[in-house]
Amino acid sequence: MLRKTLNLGILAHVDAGKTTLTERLLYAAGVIAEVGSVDKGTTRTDSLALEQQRGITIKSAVVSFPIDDVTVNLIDTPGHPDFIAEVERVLSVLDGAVLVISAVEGVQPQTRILMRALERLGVPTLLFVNKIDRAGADPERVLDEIEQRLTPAVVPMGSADELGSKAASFAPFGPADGDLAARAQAGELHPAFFGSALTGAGVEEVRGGITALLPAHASDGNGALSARVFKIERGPAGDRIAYTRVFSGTVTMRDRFDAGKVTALRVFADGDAVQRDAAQAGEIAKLWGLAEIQIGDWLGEPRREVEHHFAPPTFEAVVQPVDPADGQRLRVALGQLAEQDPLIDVRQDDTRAEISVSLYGEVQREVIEATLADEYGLEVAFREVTTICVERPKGSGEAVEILNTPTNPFHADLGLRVEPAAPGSGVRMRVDGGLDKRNVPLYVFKTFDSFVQHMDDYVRLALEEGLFGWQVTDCVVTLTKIGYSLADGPPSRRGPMPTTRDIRRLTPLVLLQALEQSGSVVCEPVFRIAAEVPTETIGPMLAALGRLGAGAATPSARGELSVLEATLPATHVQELRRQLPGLTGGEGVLDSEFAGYQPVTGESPIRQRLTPDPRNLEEYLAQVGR
Ligand SMILES: Nc1nc2c(ncn2[C@@H]2O[C@H](COP(=O)(O)OP(=O)(O)OP(=O)(O)O)[C@@H](O)[C@H]2O)c(=O)[nH]1
Ligand SMILES: [Mg+2]
Repeated sequence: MLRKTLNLGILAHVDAGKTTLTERLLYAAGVIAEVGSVDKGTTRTDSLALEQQRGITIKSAVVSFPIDDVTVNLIDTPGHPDFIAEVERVLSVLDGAVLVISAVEGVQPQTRILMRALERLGVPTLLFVNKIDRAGADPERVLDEIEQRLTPAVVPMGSADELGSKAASFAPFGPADGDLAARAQAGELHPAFFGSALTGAGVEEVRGGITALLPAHASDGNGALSARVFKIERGPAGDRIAYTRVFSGTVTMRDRFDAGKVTALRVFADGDAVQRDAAQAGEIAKLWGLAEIQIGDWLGEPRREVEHHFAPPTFEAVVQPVDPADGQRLRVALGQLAEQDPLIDVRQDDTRAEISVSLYGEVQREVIEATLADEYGLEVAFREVTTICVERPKGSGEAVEILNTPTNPFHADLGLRVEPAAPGSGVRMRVDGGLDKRNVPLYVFKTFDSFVQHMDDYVRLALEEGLFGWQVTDCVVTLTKIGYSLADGPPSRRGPMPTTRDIRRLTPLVLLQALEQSGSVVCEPVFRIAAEVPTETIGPMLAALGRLGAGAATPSARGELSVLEATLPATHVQELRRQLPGLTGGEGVLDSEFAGYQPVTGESPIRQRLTPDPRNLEEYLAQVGR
């Protein structure tokens, strides 16, 4: 029998039951003899001590089990929004997904965010409406919510009975027809199952759905290698273990890459990661020996794709060791944590001798603090939690630097124009139609495309720190001029010729001048919030929202409970969370979701630059060299 592989993600809002469902699937496959429990800290995928103490998933984890002729590599992901980066890295390696939704809580904010990302990427997705055994379970209502708020392309696969009791059960309508299966495998339809991961109801049917309704592939080692690293773990000896999904070709023992040489290799197969000589397209491998590897790296041919599906971290905090002598150890430890989680952007401010890290929220901060204590024996304090802003150009600005003039010590001409683009569109670089391609120094860049690729990198680097020190985004940068002096020797009378270094250093110089022309506006992150509160507390709630600078709040009454929706600067969401119990007699529930950036009111906050400031030419030259 030809075996096939399916790389399956389990995704959901926090606490919906992903890890419990994973445990059930492992049990049903015979991989584990007993069903572990999240509440007792005995599941396979919540294996970290912190996960077991807190009863939540923090890191994505891979397990493997067979269903008939398919090897399922299941990736259990965290649902808490503070750990969304873990989900992001996994998305690009999935062949299919199961999105879990609680039959009691229904469609929650994170459910919508995840479904949108899965749809955008075209990942075929099954829905599992979980917890039908719990009091208040209402699969019909949840199905309506799914249709209204998640996707109209949902197809219920059966019905649930004896809701809210241990005996709750799922009765399938019948075998899925061929057309439905093909459309589900193509991601056009989303079959929905109901059940309970706790009692096992509906789990057999989901197992059937995973093989019949999601696209498993026979592995095939032919073709050029293309593989992606989506998770990095440190082994007991401090060695790096790279979790790698192979998309085409084969990774073999002793293969050499820029990041190192493969010294050990395991492939996920039917219950465990087993030692092998090679991993083929379709499979997930653990690779040892790649000392320089980073999350997101490609082995072999990279595939260009959309990189960011979710909101970036919106806070940063200065981290200080309680014992000042621990500064160096803290730097090393944070560097290692950032390796495993590249969005823990560690900023090192040498002038103030401070380290800060970017954060999604309070829970992630606690987890970093606990990890530093448990794994590194480091006691730290976080202070000065601030929001991470961005800058957007106000209008259009343009600057040109010409060779052999007092303001340009580098050996090239460069012209750049910066213009605002739609919010959320990021940075795009283009080349002006009138640019004379003959002036591109091809002797350094080889091809025109390679030159443009380099310019794109230089521009992005330069935009990391704008006029106020924040990352510049939502803009189009146009290359309007490039030039150099042709050596007419030897000996040359006009030289010297530019190197990549000249152009790399010239880019921030020109770009910041262009930005000074356009001006830039500092924008802070805002969240869309929905607060469900007792109707009689609407008055004080509206007053509090007003004080916190919320955009117009719209209350909608649903009997005794009302829902207030508003947008609120990120800085004030935590504050509202703190005030909520007092304002609502402990009855209020708050959901929040990143909703982009808006101009700050009042004075623009300034962030300390980490890279040399090209606006002061002398200092800039002293720091970067000529
Ligand atoms: N009654 C009932 N409880 C469930 C069911 N599934 C999970 N739970 C409970 O819900 C809680 C959360 O379950 P988990 O499996 O950890 O949920 P999760 O989605 O993995 O949570 P995160 O990974 O932290 O996002 C635990 O207390 C489980 O015992 C179910 O079907 N019925
Ligand atoms: Mg979990």
